[in-house]
Amino acid sequence: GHVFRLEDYRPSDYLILETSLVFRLSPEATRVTATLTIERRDGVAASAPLVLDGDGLTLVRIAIDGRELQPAEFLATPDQLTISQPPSAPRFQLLIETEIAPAGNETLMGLYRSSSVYCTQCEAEGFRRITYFLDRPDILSVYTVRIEAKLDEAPLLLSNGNPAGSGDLADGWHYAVWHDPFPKPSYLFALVAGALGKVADSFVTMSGRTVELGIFVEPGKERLAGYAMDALKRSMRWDEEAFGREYDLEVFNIVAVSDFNMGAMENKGLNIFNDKYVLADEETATDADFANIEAIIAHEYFHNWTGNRITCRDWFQLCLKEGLTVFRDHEFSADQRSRAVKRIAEVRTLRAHQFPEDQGPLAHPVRPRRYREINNFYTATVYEKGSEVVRMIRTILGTDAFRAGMDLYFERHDGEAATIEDFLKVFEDVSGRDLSQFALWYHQAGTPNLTVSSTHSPAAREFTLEIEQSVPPTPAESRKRLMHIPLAFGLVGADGRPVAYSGVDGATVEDGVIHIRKRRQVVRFSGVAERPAVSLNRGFSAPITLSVEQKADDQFFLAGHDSDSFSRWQAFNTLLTDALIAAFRQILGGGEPVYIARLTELAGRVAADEALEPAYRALALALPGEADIARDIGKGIDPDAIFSAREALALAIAKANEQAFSSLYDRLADKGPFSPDAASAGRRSLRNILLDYLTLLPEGTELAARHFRSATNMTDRAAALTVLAHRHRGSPETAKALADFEAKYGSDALVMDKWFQIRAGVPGPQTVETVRALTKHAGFSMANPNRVRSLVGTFSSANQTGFHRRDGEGYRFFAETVLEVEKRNPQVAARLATALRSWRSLEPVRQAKAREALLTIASAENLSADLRDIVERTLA
Ligand code: DPP
Ligand code: ZN
Repeated sequence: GHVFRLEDYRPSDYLILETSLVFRLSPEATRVTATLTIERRDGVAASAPLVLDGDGLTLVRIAIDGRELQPAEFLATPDQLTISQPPSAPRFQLLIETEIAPAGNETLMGLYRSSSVYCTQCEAEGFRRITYFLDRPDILSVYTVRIEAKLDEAPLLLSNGNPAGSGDLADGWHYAVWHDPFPKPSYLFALVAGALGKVADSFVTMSGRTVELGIFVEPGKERLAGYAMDALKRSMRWDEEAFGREYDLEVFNIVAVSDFNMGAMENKGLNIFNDKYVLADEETATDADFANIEAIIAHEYFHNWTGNRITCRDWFQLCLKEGLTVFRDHEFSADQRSRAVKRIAEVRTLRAHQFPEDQGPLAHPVRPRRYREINNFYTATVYEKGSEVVRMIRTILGTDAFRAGMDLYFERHDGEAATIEDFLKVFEDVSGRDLSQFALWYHQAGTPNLTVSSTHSPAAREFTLEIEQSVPPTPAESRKRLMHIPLAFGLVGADGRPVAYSGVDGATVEDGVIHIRKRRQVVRFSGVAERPAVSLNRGFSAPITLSVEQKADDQFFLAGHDSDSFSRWQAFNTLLTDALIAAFRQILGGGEPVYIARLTELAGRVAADEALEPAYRALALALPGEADIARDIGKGIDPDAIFSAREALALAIAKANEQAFSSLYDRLADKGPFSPDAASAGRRSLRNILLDYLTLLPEGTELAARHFRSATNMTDRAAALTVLAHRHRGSPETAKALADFEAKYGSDALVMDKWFQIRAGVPGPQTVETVRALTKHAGFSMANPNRVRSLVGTFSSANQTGFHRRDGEGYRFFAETVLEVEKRNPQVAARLATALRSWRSLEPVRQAKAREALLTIASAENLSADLRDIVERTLA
C-alpha cells in the first residue's frame, strides 16, 4: 500500500471555505448534495486540477456555478473525483450529489445505522465515504447542514453547531437545519437521526451565557444518563477554571450509540459516544465504568479547544490533540478524585499498553513520520505517551509557565491547523528555554532506560549518583540520539525525612529534578553525612524504565516511608515484581517458588495502614499482572510459569494475613446507600481485592458465592463472579452464579459484555473452547465492536494462559476470528490483531505457533489496508 510521509506534506491548491450539505435520508439510498465554495489558494496556477477524496462513492451529478458538467470534464471513480480544468475564477461553487447506503455499512465509518439510528464517524478519513471532499484536517470550512427524513423513522435530526430552522415536508417527511459558525475540518462533521430519548440540562458559562445540554440515548434509558450529564457539567466548569476555556456554541449534544469503533468522538457540538461510556447506574455499571465515563465525557469535551478550535495540520500531528487532551482529562480526574491514586493507575495503564508497544515491532514515535493506514495510529503511544510528554513539559517549566504557554497556544493558534513545532514553540517563548533536545520525545520511538548507581563517602560527606541513559533501537530507528529526561528524585533519611545537602554539581538539579541530557551524568551531593535511600522518578516524572542498583533494605524502607506516594507504591511494586521474576525462574528450573515472609508481611502492613486511602491500598495489593511480569522478564516467556508464580505469591500473602484481611474485609462492607464517588469506590476496590486473596483459602468458594449473592451493586457482583469463574472453575457455585447473572442480565448487552469478558478471561487451556462456543451465543455478534472486544479481545489480550496455549489453538482461533471480523470491520480487526505484537518474546514453541497464525492472516486474500499494515509490521 501507499506510504504517507511527514516530509511530503504540502498545503492543498484549493480551499473549501463553505460547505453546505443536504441529506435526504433513507437506509438503502441516502442522497447527499454538497455545495462547496472553493477557492484557489494564492499563487496556485489556474490550470491546477482539483482532486477530491472519495471512498466507495457513487456520483449522481456534478455542477459548477450552476452548470452541469459533461462527462469529459471530470473523472469520477469510487475513490476520487478529478476536475482537470476548474474555472479560472479564483472562487467557484461546486455541487456534488452522491448516493450512499448507510444500512449496509458495517465498517462503522462514514454514515451508518446503529440499531435504527443514523449516525456518522468521520475521523480520520470517514467523511470521504459521504461525499467527495478535500478530506484532510487542514481544510477548515463553515458547515450548514440540512437533514431531511421521514418523521416517524427519525423524529430527531442533529448535526454540528447551532439549530437554524426545522419544519415539515410533504409525504410525512420533515427537515432540520444546523449551522456551525466555527470553521472545522471534515473529520469533525457529524449527523444523527432517529428516535432517541433526551436528557436535558443547561450550563451557564463563565461569561454568563446559557448553553443547552442534551444527552440522547435509546428511549427508556434516559435514567442511565444522569452520571454522564453530571460529569459533563463538571468538565465544562473545570476547563474554565483550570485552563480559562469557555464553551462557544449555544448547544452541546451527546448521543450514545451501541455500534461504535472507538470510545467516543469529539465532533463539534455533537459528540457521539459508544453507549458503554454514557449509560450507568449502580445496578449495571462498575466503579471502573463510572470513572471511565467521567474521563471520556471530559476528554471529548476538552477536545472542543484542543482538537477542534485548534486542530491538526495533518494526521502525523495526531498527538497534538490526543496527547494534550489525555493530559487534560488526567488532570481533571486527578482533581475530581484522588491525585495519588490516579497517577498510579495512569502509570499502570501506560506500562501495560504503551511499554509493550514501544518495545515491540509496532513501536513508533509519539509523532510518527510515516504511516500506511492512519487508523492504526490511534495508539497508546500517541495518546498515553503523548500525555506523558506534555506532563514533562509542565515538570520542566513549572506550573505557572506551563499555564502561560497554554494560554499563548490558545491565543496564537485559535482557528488554525497546527503542528507539534507550533506547540513546543509557545513553551519556548514563554520560558526562554530551549526545548530542541526535549523535542526528541516526539520524534524518537522507544522507552529510554536509565541505569543508576550510587556511592556514599562518609569521610567526604558526599553522596554520588551515577546515571547513564540509553534508548533501545526500534523499527527503522537503529541509532538513537540522547534525550532530555527530567528525573524527579528525593534523598530519604533513616527517619523518612528528606536529607538536606549543602551543594550539588555535575548536573542541573532544579526543584527536585535532575535534568539528564548526556549519556553519562554524575551528580554529587555534598554535606551528606549518612547514606540516604534514593527515591527516583518520583511521580513518574518521565516515561522510562530504571535499572537501579538498590539494596532490598532500601526498597523495603521506601515502600514503607517514601513521602512521594507514587514512589512509595512503586517501591512495593518493584519488590513484588522482583520476587515474581525470581519465582518464575525457580519454576522454569523445576523448583517451587519461595517468597520471603518480609514481603508477605509488608503486604499486610500496607492493607492495614489507615493513613493510606483505601483505593491506594487496593492498588498496592493488586499484584503485577501476568502481562506486566512477562514484559519485565522480556524474553523466553512461558505464560504458564508466570501464572503459577503469581498464584503462589497471592496464596502466600493470603495465608500470611488471613485474620487481618478477613476482619478488614468485614469492616469495609458498604453501609448506607450506593454512591459512585471516589472514596466509596476506593473502599469497594480494597474490599474486593481482599476477597480475591481470601477466596484462595479454604472455603473461598463459599465466601465468593456469598459475596455474589449479597452484592447490591455491579462492582461487587462482577468482582465476585470474576473470582468464582477464574479461581473456582467447575464448582457448582460458579455454574450457578454464571447462570443467574445471565438470566438476570441476558437482555442488557452492556452488562452481558462483562459476562463475556469474565468467561473469556478464565485462565487455562480449556478457555479457547469456551470462547469459540460463546461466539455462537445469542447475545454475541461479530458485527458489534463491544461484543467482539469483550469476548475475543479479552481472550487474546488479557488471558495469558488461555490465549498462549502451548499447542497454538488459541492463536488458530484468533487468526480465524480476526479474518472473520475483518470482512465487516477492518478497523476493529486490525486493533484485535495487535494482541500478538509481543510474539517474539515468547519461548520458542509458542513463538513458532504465533508466527504461523500471523502468516495465516497475512496470506489471506483481499486483506484490508488496516489489517495488512498491522500483520506486516508485526512480522517484519
Ligand atoms: N474520538 C477519539 C478520541 O477522542 C478520536 N479523536 O480520542
Ligand atoms: Zn481524543
